[in-house]
Amino acid sequence: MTILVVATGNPGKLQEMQAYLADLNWELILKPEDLEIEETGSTFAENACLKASEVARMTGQWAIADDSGLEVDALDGAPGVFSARYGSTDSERIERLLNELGNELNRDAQFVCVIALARPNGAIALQAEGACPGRILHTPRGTGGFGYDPIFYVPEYSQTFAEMPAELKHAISHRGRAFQALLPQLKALTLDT
Ligand code: ITT
Repeated sequence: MTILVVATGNPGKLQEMQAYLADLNWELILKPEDLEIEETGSTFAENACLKASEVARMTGQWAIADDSGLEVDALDGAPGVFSARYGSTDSERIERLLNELGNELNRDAQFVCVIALARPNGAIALQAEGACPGRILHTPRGTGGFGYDPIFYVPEYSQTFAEMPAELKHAISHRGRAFQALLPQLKALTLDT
């Protein structure tokens, strides 16, 4: 089986990525913990490609990376690519976002995710994007998921990402949609480098 390095240091993402990749013919291994890639890009796509490419080159294996974040309309798309850097813990990031938004009536937002797959030489083989629209609540709800999930409310299901069963989040989330687009291409991929 060909080795695929899952290039993330975020345990919540890692769990979800492993679930999407579970039934494929790849041997999944984790990124070495000390291998940190600086996210210098200004778009999710640039950062996903950067992470996949660098980890592939440095390990000499195929690598898959996810760059994702929350875009809030009333904050002109912030925190966007800075979602992870908005605070040092999930609760700090949520608190900062709620403070910045205050009593703003327009709570529309979307989660965005770009997945990139790189060959062992660092060349990008595949890329896919997914988005999920929702609204930002005034107070967190639910205990599942990770990151901004407790304040991200999906009107069609009357639940936050943190309140819904993991399978439902997996099916409708930005990451779920990106993987739905990626998986057929991943299955069809020729494994020459
Ligand atoms: P890696 O780069 O190592 O993968 P990271 O946490 O730094 O980990 P990103 O730069 O892509 O990853 O930042 C994405 C941030 O957006 C992440 O830290 C979460 O706070 C948030 N996020 C992304 N997907 C999410 C989801 O499904 N639910 C909640 N928050 C999410």
